[in-house]
Amino acid sequence: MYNKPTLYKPTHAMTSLRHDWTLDEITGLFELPFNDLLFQAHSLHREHFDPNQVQVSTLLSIKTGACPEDCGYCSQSARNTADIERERLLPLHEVIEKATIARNNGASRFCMGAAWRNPTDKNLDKVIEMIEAVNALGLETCVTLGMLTAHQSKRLKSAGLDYYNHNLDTSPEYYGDIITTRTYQDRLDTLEHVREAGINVCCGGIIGMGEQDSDRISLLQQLANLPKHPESVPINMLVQVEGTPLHGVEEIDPLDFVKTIAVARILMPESVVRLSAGRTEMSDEMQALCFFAGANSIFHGDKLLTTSNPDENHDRILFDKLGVNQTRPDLTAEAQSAQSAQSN
Ligand code: SAM
Ligand code: DTB
Ligand code: SF4
Repeated sequence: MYNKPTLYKPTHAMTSLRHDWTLDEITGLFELPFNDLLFQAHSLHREHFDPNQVQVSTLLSIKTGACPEDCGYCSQSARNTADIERERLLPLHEVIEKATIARNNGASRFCMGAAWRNPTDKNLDKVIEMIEAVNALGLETCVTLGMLTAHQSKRLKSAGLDYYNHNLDTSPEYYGDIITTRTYQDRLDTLEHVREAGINVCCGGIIGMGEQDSDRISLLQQLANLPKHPESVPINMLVQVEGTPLHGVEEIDPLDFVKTIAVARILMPESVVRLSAGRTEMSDEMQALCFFAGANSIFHGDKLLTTSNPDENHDRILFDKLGVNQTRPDLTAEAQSAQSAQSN
């Protein structure tokens, strides 16, 4: 009988990280027979991570709605007519309560999102208080606040922020069809400021917005050819929200989504790939295939920012069925065993 290894020993065998992927090479991966692609992705996944461990983050919207940007997918844009409850910046005590619940439910990272084009320096003072309080609970912190200057990024780093989420969302070619109020270059500039400040980068995109295969290929090329691979790569499946321009767009074939995860894993073998928004619409089988293809992180908790996510019990049952453990695949085996000893 096969005994599951209790501790993972990565071999980091012979793969060197590349930042010069061509569109032809990435297209070639997408054109592989499904089983060949998944085998390649899964083999690489095993070289770098324990395939039975999935990192768990919890999301909280700290400022909801009335956003001046025009992102076509987003319920929070003031230009869209989605039926959401707008909220001003949450008070600190509420954030601490939510983070404590997330920690008690096994999350290792707490991500706070704000519907801003960019934070003002006053906004940032408040968010910094939140980061410090969440860090003090022993959770990793992530925030997503829109565009940042170099100075703001340094302030967040000094506050102890672990990750900054800022997505490229789609290919440079399709981008103008989805967002007009900020440019692709604005996003790349923010990513550079975050990287230079020494904060881990969380950067990915959304699949299922009516893009062509070539746009998925081009988005993944952008991500993989950044000067450094993002430590965390969220791959979101569009959550279609009524009242947004993308509501009603043709849905993506689930197997094409799985292939996108597999190619992300191959291009960025050391990054944690998050099976991000859209899990409510995915079957357990589709999620299992995504984990096999190299996804090793999820958001857990029954709400994302404004839309729903599978309830925690459902995720627990799925993890049990798959023999998946909730951990931090970004930690060394020693740190993981110390972490699990601490929580026992
Ligand atoms: N306002 C900030 C910004 O846009 O940078 C932070 C919050 S924003 C909601 C964070 C990310 O969530 C977006 O970049 C997008 O990738 C993702 N997102 C938003 N709405 C989504 C939806 N309906 N389906 C899938 N992903 C979505
Ligand atoms: C990311 O890539 N996905 C998360 C997080 N980063 C901030 C957001 C998903 C939002 C889904 C739509 C909603 O709940 O409003
Ligand atoms: Fe605003 Fe972010 Fe939504 Fe775009 S994705 S509308 S910037 S909250």
